[in-house]
Amino acid sequence: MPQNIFILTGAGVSAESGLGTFRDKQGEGIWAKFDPMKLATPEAFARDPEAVLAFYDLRRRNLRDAKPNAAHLALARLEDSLAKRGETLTLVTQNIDDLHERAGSASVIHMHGELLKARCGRCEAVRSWLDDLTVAHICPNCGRAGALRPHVVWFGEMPLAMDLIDRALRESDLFVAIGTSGAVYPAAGFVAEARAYGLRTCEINLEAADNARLFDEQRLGPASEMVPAWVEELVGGSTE
Ligand code: BJW
Repeated sequence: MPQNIFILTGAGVSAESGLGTFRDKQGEGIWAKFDPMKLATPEAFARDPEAVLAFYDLRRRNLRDAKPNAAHLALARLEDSLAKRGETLTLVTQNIDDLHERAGSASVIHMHGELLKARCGRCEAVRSWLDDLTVAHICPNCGRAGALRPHVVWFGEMPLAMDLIDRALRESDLFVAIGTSGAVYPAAGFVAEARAYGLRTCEINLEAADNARLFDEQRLGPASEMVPAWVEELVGGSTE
């Protein structure tokens, strides 16, 4: 039984909660319908802020109706069980939804930001934001209009908490990637770093990721079935 587990989740963990993934082999992901270069870059926001804000308004509204699924719940259970034994779970998600938190995970690192927060491009203040966001909104911190944006990490921007993530990776024994295609860096490179630090690596995914060859173990199937089964194997026999 590993003592410190590092988990990286991606869009696949929230797919069965009704939130779309970005890329899939059937060509039905978000980026098949919307051009990421027109919606998920700082240049796109500078060029056409209304279009970018409307894209995130739609996703924020979809998130309101979504509920955590069995995979989110199992990861919260795992965190709780490890904590009772004095062991740790580092849960890093690329997802901007809050389904891990709503499932009960106490500590979640959102490396690509959070949809339910807005950030001011001028003063950098970040605050909770549950409603639609428009260019007319005024930053409650600095009072300027037109600079509020979703608190998310677009292509070409530095993902969040990278120092914390690297430290946690070094201190872990097992790296598990769940529902991520291994197509977007730096997250796609974590498995190689984990191997270099001597961690065992495991992929849980519906279909093999682009970087699947770097995993010691692979469990293919829907996250809502595979994750609870894996967690049960790890902690099911314990008194919790
Ligand atoms: C299921 C399932 C079910 C489905 N059960 N599974 C080389 C090195 C470094 C950087 C680069 C590089 N080459 C290019 C770059 C730059 C770029 C990049 O990676 N581009 C690639 C396209 C090549 N990266 C960046 O720009 C990043 N910043 C950066 O690199 O800064 C410099 C830096 C360098 C080095 C160190 C540190 C910093 C920023 C990336 C920002 C990504 N932003 C987005 C949008 C966020 C906001 C939003 O949500 O709108 O993040 S893009 C999108 O992709 C989103 C996701 O978090 C991200 C990853 O997607 P994910 O989660 O893997 O989802 P999918 O859809 O790709 O895959 C779904 C998976 O689920 C599949 O595998 C399915 O099988 C599976 N699945 N149903 C289980 N039921």
